[in-house]
Amino acid sequence: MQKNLLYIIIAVVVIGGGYFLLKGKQPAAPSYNAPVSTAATPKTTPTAPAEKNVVTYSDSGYSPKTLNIKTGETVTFKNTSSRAMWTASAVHPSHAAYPTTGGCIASTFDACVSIRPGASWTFKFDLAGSWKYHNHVNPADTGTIVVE
Ligand SMILES: [Cu+2]
Repeated sequence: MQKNLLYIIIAVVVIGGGYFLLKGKQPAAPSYNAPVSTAATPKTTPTAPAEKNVVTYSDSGYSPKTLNIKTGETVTFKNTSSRAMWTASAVHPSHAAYPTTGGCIASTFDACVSIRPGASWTFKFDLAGSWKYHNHVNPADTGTIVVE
């Protein structure tokens, strides 16, 4: 009788121990969950065409002095100087070198107003050629847009 009880106890220990051994060998669930990024995928903001071609007007004049662009592209003239910038087609004061009509004096390549410091003016070049321009209120400052 005691022998049978001993066998039962041994059987329980062996079966139970085997169960826990097998259970222990099962791949444990990862105790550490890698943080999942909740940040949104950075969106690529399309570059505005107007920002592609930039001429800066500082107190030392237009920079770059010559800018090469493709037909149909726009150029933004940024006034970073301490004075007014009235960008207009050569030749001062007739403003007719860029051969369009309908501007305030002649060509449409003419800001027609003084652009204050910190502001900018954008013009779209639809005609191929080498187009000189100047600051109408300071005609010694000049530059060239080469439209290919
Ligand atoms: Cu002028």
